Amino acid sequence: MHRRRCRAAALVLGLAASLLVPTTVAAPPAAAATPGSKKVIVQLFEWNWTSVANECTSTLGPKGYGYVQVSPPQEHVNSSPWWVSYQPVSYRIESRKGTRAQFQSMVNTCHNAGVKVIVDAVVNHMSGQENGGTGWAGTSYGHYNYPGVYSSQDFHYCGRNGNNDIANYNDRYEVQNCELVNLADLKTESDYVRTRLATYLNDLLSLGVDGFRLDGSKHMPAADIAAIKAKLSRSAYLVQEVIYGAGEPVQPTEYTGNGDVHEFRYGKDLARMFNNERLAYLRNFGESWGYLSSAKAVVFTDNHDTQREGGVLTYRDRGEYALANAFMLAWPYGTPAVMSSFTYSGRDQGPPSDGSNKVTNTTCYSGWECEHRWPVIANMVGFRNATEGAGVTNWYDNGYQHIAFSRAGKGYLTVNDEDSAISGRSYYTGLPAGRYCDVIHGTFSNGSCSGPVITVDSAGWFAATVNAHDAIAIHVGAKLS
Ligand code: ARE
Ligand code: CA
Repeated sequence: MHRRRCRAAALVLGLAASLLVPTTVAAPPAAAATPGSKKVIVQLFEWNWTSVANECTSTLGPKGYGYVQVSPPQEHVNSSPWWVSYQPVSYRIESRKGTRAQFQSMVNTCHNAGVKVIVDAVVNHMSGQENGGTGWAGTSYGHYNYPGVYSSQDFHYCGRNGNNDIANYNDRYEVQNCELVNLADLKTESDYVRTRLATYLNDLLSLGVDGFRLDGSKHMPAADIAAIKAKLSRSAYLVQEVIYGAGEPVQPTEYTGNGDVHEFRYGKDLARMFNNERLAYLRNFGESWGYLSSAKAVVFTDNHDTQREGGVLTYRDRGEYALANAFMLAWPYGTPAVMSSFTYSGRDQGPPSDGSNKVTNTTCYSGWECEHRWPVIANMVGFRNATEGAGVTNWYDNGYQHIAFSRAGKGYLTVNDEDSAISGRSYYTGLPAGRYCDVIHGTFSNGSCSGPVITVDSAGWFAATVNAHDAIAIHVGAKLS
């Protein structure tokens, strides 16, 4: 049974009001993250290039995001669902999200704002259109024929299941040589294909891109990815999408030699702890749960696939989602990736677009959710940067839904996901004495705090009430005195 059933609507609304109401994003904090310490990724799912550029300047840089992950930039099949981006037709940087010139300008603008760019690279396959068609930028193509790029000998025909599609994830050959939902599967063992893929990635590197999310990595042998990586013109950050499946032969650990890997168990387990189990169990969340090693893992509450599948927390969970993100950003396991969505009512619904399927400029809180701007989430990016490298100490839990911990000498978070407020107790932080901005309820800017101030005494303690389904977070980057 769902533990949160008896939650009073007023509490949810109260939290939603205090945590989530959009506010103008403040100027850069006085204690900006030092170069290299900004590791938080934000996935601006299906944003057009002009809007990504504006967001880097107005919000991502000032709030301390280190990387923006953008949706696939290559030419794709032309239709309205969001997933057309995952059906390449050519490697021209021309898509419903913008032109090559707009892409280039976005990369430059983000760099000027101190934000690096990760491109979602679709390299396992081309389109899934039986009868071919004309791509977004006007290229004619067939299912197994992309003029000047690939022809029929560059694809796998696995000879299984009557239609060459993957049916059995327990069969390694099938997972890597058959078609993922009818998408023409590239022969990534061939030197021609590897070189062509590297040429595409090198083109993006020449535009200044910093890294790649390799879509569908599970469907390519790790050695094929290594061979493509070896053809890159310079080093680039890599994160591979290998969805952990219990008992499957292709495991995420096979890919860590190439770079980082998404840890899909994290978001599912975190949702389960918040929804049905106990936050107290999170005390050793990470490697002890059988996850990838922390240094190789990229973690998220949800991504564009899992938010459509269920079993995770999403923007629809409002205050609870903000708390889960606050925990993720405060907890040192893995590299956090914040999701930023467009709102939708059906799985296939595309991003806000004009009549020709061109993605329109982002308007936060109208058609676009902009979770990364929610004050709690944006402020906790500052917490992450200020506490980078500090271990977890002073763990406290009440056995159930109230937890607290320090990031040694740098920050402190307490989350109360009980149905009632917890008052009359003090918290040992071990932090330097002083007045700190509670960044869950206030934004620190130009030396002042727009919310409650928490006073840590000379012995490292503070006293405060933590409301139901709420939290308090303080860190040395948001200290008033
Ligand atoms: C669409 C239509 C299909 C149609 C196809 C071709 O939905 O019906 O056959 O077009 O015309 C996305 C969408 C798909 C879409 C596709 C192409 O989700 O709906 O197909 O784009 O436009 C597996 C993979 C994993 C993959 C997930 C979705 O291992 O790599 O499936 N995730 C990435 C992206 C997706 C994207 C693709 C790959 C394709 O993030 O957004 O698809 O580029 C177990 C296994 C997992 C498996 C999972 C789901 O958990 O362990 O490995 O994930 O089941 O099957
Ligand atoms: Ca493959």
